[in-house]
Amino acid sequence: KPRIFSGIQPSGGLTLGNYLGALRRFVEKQDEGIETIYCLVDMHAITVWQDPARLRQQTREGAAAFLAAGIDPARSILFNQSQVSAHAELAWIFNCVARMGWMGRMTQFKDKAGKNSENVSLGLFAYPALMAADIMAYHATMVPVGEDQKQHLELTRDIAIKFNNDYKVDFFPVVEPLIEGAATRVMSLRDGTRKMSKSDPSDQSRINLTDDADAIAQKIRKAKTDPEPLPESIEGLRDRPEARNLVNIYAALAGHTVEQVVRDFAGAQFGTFKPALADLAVAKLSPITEEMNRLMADPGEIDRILADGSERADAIARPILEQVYDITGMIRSR
Ligand code: AQP
Repeated sequence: KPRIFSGIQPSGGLTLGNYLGALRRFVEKQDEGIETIYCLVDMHAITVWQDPARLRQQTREGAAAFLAAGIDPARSILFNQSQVSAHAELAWIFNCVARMGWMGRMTQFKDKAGKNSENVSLGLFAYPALMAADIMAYHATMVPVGEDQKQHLELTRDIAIKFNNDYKVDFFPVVEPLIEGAATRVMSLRDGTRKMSKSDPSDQSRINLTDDADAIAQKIRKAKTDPEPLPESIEGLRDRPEARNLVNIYAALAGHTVEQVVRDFAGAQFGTFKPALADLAVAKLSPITEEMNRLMADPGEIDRILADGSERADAIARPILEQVYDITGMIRSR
């Protein structure tokens, strides 16, 4: 029986990129009736220093975003990673299976470490092993993610295969990335070649799920574009990353194909297209923002939902982890 696992880092407020690339599809999978496990990966977040009070706030806000977007805690398991210790325990074992060379090839590590790789945390380097543990602790086989996570999922697969080979078992399943839809990579509003990211220093580069209608409209109005009108056909977007990004966002929000959006706005100036996009974004996002605000008024209730989700997650992961300890030769006599 397929089981889905995916997570989002509470390393900042969630963005339109997280919503279109991940959250919205998490809800679709839940509604398809598949067993779904979703996690606020707080231990991933601290691979880059987080202020403790803000981390707590962002974790609750992330949970509120899941709920507001349509995750039903009765049908999905929703929890935060640090409450289920199987993640950290399995990650250690995977640290011993994964190879330094594999980790060193991860483009996200290279991007985040930049030229200063001597000075970033060891956790940032080992991040993909924890991610592999997140997924394999549940024997999950399907992982809905944005395009940027594809390389990490390939590494998850490599770690699982190497574990199976090293211990001569057929224990961990082969995982499939689910990367589908019009907005698997939402780009920055300031630079169409960089992904929209919650940790970008410029707030103008992203739409936050907590932005109000005015902020959304203002950010889209100011979004970087080129001086040309929108093209008559999709090929005309090829070398225009900013234009392509806005069209992609429109398509994803409207539930239309990119072709359809290009047809509808063929030859339109950005002065026409941007207000239409802003109206659409506000119409789709403001109900979520309002619901998030309502939920955030009762943090105790959010904590209760996370506690319940953590217990249910632990009930699945713990027996799998115990088998891993057995396979690897650890004495478990207490
Ligand atoms: N711009 C994006 N377009 C489409 N999908 C995206 N995702 C993130 N950004 C985009 C997807 O959201 C999920 C959760 O991502 P994450 O929070 O674990 O970390 P990230 O990918 O590193 O996202 P950020 O926003 O860039 O966080 P920071 O700034 O902390 O690194 C994933 O499925 C991801 O694909």
